[in-house]
Amino acid sequence: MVPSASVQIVDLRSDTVTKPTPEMRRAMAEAEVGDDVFAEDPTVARLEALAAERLGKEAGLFVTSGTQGNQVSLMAHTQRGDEIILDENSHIFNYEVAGLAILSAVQARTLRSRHGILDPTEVRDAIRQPNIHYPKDTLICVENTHNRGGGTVYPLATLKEIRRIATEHGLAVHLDGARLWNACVATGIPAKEVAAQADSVTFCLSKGLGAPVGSMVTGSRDFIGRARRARKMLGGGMRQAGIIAAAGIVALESMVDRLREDHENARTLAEGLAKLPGITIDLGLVQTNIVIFDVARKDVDAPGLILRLHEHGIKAFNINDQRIRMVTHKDVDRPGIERTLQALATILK
Ligand code: TLP
Repeated sequence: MVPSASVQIVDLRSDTVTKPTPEMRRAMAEAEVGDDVFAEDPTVARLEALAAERLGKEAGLFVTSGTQGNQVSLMAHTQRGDEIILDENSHIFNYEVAGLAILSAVQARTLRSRHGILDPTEVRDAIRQPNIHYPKDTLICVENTHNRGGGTVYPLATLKEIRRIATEHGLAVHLDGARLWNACVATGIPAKEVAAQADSVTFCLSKGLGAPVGSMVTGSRDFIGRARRARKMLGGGMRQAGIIAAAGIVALESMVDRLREDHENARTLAEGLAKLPGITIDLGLVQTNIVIFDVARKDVDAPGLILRLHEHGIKAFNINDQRIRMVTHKDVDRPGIERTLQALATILK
């Protein structure tokens, strides 16, 4: 059974599904533009300066996606044959089509993490001494909030310790901050303080912040110069990109604080889920807008539950046969959350 056209879909698959706001559409229609490959688009320049300023970095770069942001960062930080240290559940290692191996030709040294948070001691132990047999370790990657970890937030003290170890051993740190603003809103820690623990920081405009397209890379002027060349190589040199950058400016200026609502909705959803028979959820891991839970029932597994939810007009996706992820965002309101819980209660009664 497919939901009838009159039923409004509650789409919890990802915060990437958010649609631009009327204010964004207006800004896009009115954006001043130029050819950004010639550095002539004033709106892109404004967005890049704004992102850099918000994170306390020298420069910013507007890229097509979070994936492109991570990949150009890796290309700008490393040399062919280097080794990078990152957690085995990171987005860069799992969901970027082996870009690190193909585009940067680096080797990944993956570490286990606790729900996405690396142990600084294990990071230190993984750094290799100079030896003719070994690859050179040049970069540590961290992810905040952590997607597969369930939207978990890096404790600032852990980031500071990783930063300290990296500096001591001459490695750079890259922060995949696709959902950095969720982390900052959840903890109240200023973005600049988090960003100071990394040499480069990416964040997405097109997730919880609601812009239609785009992500930002920030770092030193030198680093951004190299990332810009890498972006060009990947075909990411966009022309009158001010049209989409304009929405990014609105996103950064007006959509950060409201992420709090998404976190509250995620908490309500998680607490409701915890009461349902056959659902296992660690409420301590629900720190931002991602809710991950397990289904342990004889009558329905995770893929089955996804199909049943779809009949009620609710979309989510399963990570494997037991595990489901739901992501809250601006286009799902409190009644949408209530409807999701009611549908689950009906299916699992
Ligand atoms: N994550 C997407 C999917 O790719 C899984 C999602 O729905 O969560 N870093 C992190 C931590 C991410 O979660 C994502 C997107 C990216 C990078 C890549 O961003 P995009 O999708 O813009 O390339």
